[in-house]
Amino acid sequence: MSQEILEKLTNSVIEGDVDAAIALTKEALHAGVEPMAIINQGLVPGMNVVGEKFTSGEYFLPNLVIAGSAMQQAMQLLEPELKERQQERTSSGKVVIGTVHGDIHEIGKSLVATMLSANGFEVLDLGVDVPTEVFLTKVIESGAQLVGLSALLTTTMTVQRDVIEALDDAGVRDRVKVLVGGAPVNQEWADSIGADGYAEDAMAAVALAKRLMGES
Ligand code: B12
Repeated sequence: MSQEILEKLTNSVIEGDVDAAIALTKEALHAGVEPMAIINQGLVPGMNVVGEKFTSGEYFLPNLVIAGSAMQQAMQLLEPELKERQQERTSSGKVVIGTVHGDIHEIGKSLVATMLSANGFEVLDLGVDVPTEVFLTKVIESGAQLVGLSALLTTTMTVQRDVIEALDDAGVRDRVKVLVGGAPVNQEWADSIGADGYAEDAMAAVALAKRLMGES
């Protein structure tokens, strides 16, 4: 039953059927499916198929936009549920997060922000296409212990390095731990630019943030 709803939800994202995605997300919640399962087994597989179809030339930009919108609207229903289910507030800290300059991909960054917030972190979400100077200013102003940099394009990954260099140049690099993520990012890249950590998804990002808080 739940499996069937999740499969339909995946298809609604692939087909870009926003109304169905919203209805099926509600149905899954009513059926008692955990919000994280709705995301990981319903929405994300759909976005992955959309990404593959875009790469193979079967889908075009409007398909990406509409699928992204279906996922985002479903996420808006799930975010309060995720926050409600927060279990521990033991290792909280302050996190500044955003998608780097030149990059408007929002969904993954927002998911990480929601999960951090659900786990007791105080999150300052700067949004997307965030200029490097804004990251710098907000890190200094807020006194955050962590900063999360999201990049979904191979062309904007390098901006993560720019932000780290800007923190360095301003003499505040040792005050804040830098987490990087996004589809093209991996541990090797994180190491090469001197980031403190990399996580491949929102759950791993929470574990990483907790570990880094323990170190700072
Ligand atoms: C939806 C989407 C869009 C939507 C975004 C809508 C929105 N509001 O966010 C729109 C249509 C706007 C879009 C635009 C473009 N896109 Co696009 N898009 C995607 C798509 C299909 C899904 C991305 C997504 O939301 N995934 C779901 C989320 C949950 O996953 P995620 O983002 O990876 O995030 C997870 C992890 O990466 C990690 N994470 C993410 N951020 C962070 C941060 C930290 C600190 C940590 C620790 C972890 C972490 O945790 C997240 C949660 O689990 C991907 C394909 C794909 N499969 O990735 C292409 C993709 C990223 N896009 C691509 C491209 C090329 C573009 C465009 C350039 C297209 C164009 N020709 O105009 C533009 C770029 C515009 C710009 N300047 O940014 C390419 C990138 C290729 C590359 N390697 O550079 C991809 C890979 C598609 C492809 N296969 O070609 N896109």
